[in-house]
Amino acid sequence: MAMPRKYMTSIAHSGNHSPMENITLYNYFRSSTSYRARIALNLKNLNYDYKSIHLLNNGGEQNSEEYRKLNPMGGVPTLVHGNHVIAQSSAIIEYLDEAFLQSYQLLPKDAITRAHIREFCQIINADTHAYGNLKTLAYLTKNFAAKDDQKSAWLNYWMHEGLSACEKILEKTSKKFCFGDTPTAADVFLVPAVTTAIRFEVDTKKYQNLTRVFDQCNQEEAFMKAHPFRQIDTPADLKI
Ligand SMILES: N[C@@H](CCC(=O)N[C@@H](CS)C(=O)NCC(=O)O)C(=O)O
Repeated sequence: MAMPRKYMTSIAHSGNHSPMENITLYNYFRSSTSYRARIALNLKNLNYDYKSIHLLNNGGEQNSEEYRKLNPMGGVPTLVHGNHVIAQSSAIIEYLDEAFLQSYQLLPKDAITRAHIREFCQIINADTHAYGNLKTLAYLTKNFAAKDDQKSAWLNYWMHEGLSACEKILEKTSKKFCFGDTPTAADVFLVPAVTTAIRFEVDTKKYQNLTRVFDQCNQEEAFMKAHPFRQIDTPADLKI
């Protein structure tokens, strides 16, 4: 994978790991949390083995006893680096940034900008994604007999809550990307969230800064390669 050289920082080669280290990503083409991890790996120019966990087949491979040993919450992605197993996309992305200091940095050094980028990421991770997760929607169906249009209204509501908050932040912080002229972890979280919103026919066009940054990111190789429709487990009829 090509290093996004135009964004290379001057950070010292002080990490303990080289980009050739043994990394496996358990993930699923369509999962937005997996998509985050793939973008981060690409931006950092790290090679990895792609292990597909199909979220629908056989009651969901994420629910198997074997997979839950790796990921107790039964979600994707899970990163395996050598002997280390890390679940939760936020933890994975921050781990990669800290373990591979020599490659492109997703969080800047400045403490306050880091905090604001993490704030942005958590709006998407904690306050938006969790409400639309497969298991959340399945629970609404199973326990409250929610119909498709009700689940769609639910999803729309929480996505707009999150995306409108993101837009307010981007009004102040965005340039080419969410926080300035180079991609950060904020862009890594934003693109999968907007991709999912579009898939569920949420009107994202009204968020002008968000749409502009989304379009910009999608022209970047690291983001393009991570797209759900370009993965090894993408069904043939969706592949681009
Ligand atoms: N907060 C977790 C969420 C992981 C997660 O639940 N991912 C979804 C896919 S986007 C999943 O695996 N869902 C499986 C299910 O709901 O059964 C993370 O960021 O890694």
